[in-house]
Amino acid sequence: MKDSYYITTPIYYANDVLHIGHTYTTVAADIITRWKKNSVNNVFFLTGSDEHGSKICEAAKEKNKEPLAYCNEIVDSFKNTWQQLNIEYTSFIRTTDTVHILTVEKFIQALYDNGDIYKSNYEGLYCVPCEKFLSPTELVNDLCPDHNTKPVKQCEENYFFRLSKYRDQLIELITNKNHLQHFDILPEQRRNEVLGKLKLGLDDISISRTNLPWAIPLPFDKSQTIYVWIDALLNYISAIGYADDSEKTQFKKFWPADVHLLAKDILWFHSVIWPAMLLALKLPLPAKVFSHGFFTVEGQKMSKTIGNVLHAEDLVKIYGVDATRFLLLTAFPFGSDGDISLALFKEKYNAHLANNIGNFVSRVTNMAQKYFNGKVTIPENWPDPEITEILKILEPADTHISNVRVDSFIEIMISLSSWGNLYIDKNAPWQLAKTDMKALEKVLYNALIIIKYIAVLSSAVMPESAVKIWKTIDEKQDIQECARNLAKLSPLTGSNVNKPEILFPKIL
Ligand code: ME8
Repeated sequence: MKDSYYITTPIYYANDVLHIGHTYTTVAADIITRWKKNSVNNVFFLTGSDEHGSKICEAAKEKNKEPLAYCNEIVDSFKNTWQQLNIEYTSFIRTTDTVHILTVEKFIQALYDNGDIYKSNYEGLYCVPCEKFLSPTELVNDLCPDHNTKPVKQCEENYFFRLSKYRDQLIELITNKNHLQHFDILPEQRRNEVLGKLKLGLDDISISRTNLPWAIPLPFDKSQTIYVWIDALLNYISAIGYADDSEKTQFKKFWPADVHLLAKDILWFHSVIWPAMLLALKLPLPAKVFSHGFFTVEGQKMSKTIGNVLHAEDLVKIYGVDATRFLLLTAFPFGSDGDISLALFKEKYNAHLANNIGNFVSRVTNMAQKYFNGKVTIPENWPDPEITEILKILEPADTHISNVRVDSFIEIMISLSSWGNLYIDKNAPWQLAKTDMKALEKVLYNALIIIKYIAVLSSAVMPESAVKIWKTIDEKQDIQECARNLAKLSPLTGSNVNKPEILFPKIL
C-alpha cells in the first residue's frame, strides 16, 4: 500500500485577495491533511497561486504595477491569510516559479513530440474573468452568465491539443469502477453532469495565444504563449518534481494525487482537460476530484461590484480562528451549494459551539473540580456498555475523511457532544452528589472520556481548542496516537482535571 497521501486545492488567481470561498476549500484540505497525518507517514498538501494571463495583467495595470510585482504582493496576502487560519500546507506553488515554468515547457514539448498538438485557426468569444472561450449557447443576453460581462471576440492561428482523442477513454475511466485507473468525480451528481456533457461530444482545445506576453512561451514556437489554464493545471505535478530527472523525486512518492479539491466553477478543467493531458503522456490519473458546494451571499454571487464579498478574516474577528474553520465546514453538506450570511454563522456558532460543545466541556470539567477537586478516578468495570456503544460513532471517522466528507466527520463531534449533554441531564450529577458519590464519579469519568474524544477529532478541525481541552482534562496520551487507535478505547491518563478556559463564549 502506498504510504503517502497527496491532496491539492486549486491555485487561486493572484488578481485579488482571497475570499471566504477560497478559504472554504483550503480549510477543508487542511482538516483532511491533519487527520491523514495521524496514520500516513507522508502527506503532501499543495496550494498556491495562478499568476499568468489576461486577468492578472489587467489587475496589475489597474494598480499601475508590473504583473510580477503585483503578484508578489497578492501572494504575500495569500500566505498571511493561510497563516492566520492555521493552514499547514506542505508547499505553496506559484506559476511564476522557475520549477513550474520548466515543468510546463517539458510537458508541452512532450505533448508536441507525441503528435497531440497541432496548428489551426480559431475564432471564438473569450471571457477574461473566466479565462476561457464560451460557446454562443452558454451566453445569456450576449453576456457571460457567471460574470455578467461581454466576452471578447478573438480570431487567431493557435496551437490545439487533441482533447477529442481521449473522450472514449475518459468516459470508460470515469464510469468503470473496476478499472485499475478508475477516475472518480464526486459528488455523484457532478460526475453525471460531466459524463452527460462528455457524451454530447468533445472538441479539441486551443492551448496558445498570440498576443499575451504575460504567460509562458511555447517551447516549440516562441511567438505564442501557453493558455493560462494549461499552465495552471500543471502545478499539480510541477510542485512535486515532475521535471526533476533524479530517481528519488517527490513525484514518484506522491503521484497520482489522492484528491483534487475544488468547486463546480472549474470542474470541467479538472475532470476532462487535466486527465486528458495526463492520458496523452501515459501518466496515471488522480484518484478523485471532489467538487464541494458553491457559496452565494444573501442570494447573490459574491462580487466586488455588488459589494457582498465576505472574507474569512471577517469571521475570525468575531469568532476566532478555530470557530471560523468549524463554521465554514458546517455551513452546508460538503457537496451542496448554499447561501451564507453572517446571521447563519452566528446561529451555528451559538448552537454547536457555545451551547453544545463549549457548554459540555465547561460543565463537566467544572463539576470534576467542584465535587472531586479535579481528581476523578477510573470506575470499576470500565468501560461500561453505554460508553462502548456511544463511542462506536467514531468508527466511520477515517472513512469520512477518505471520502472527503469533512462535514460528516465534524458531525461526529457534534453528536458526541449532544449525547454528552443529554447524558449529564439524564444522570443529574447535582442530585447524585447528595446521594451516591461513586455513581457521580462514574458519570463524570464517562463524560470526560467523551470530551477526550471530542478533542481528538477537534485536533484536525480546531487545533488550538483541541490543545486547550487536552490540557484541561490533563491528558498525557499523545493525541495523534489516540487518533490512530480510535477503535481501541483508551482511558483517561491524567490525574487532575483543571479549571476550564471558556472555549466558545456565547455571542449575542
Ligand atoms: O479558478 N464558494 O482560481 P479562483 C465556494 N486559478 N468555493 C469557492 C467560491 C465560492 N463562492 N469561490 C471560489 C481559479 N471558490 C484558477 C484555478 S487550478 C489549476 C486553477 C474556491 O481564484 C473553489 O475552490 O477563481 C473554486 O473552485 C476556486 O476557489 C476558484 O478559485
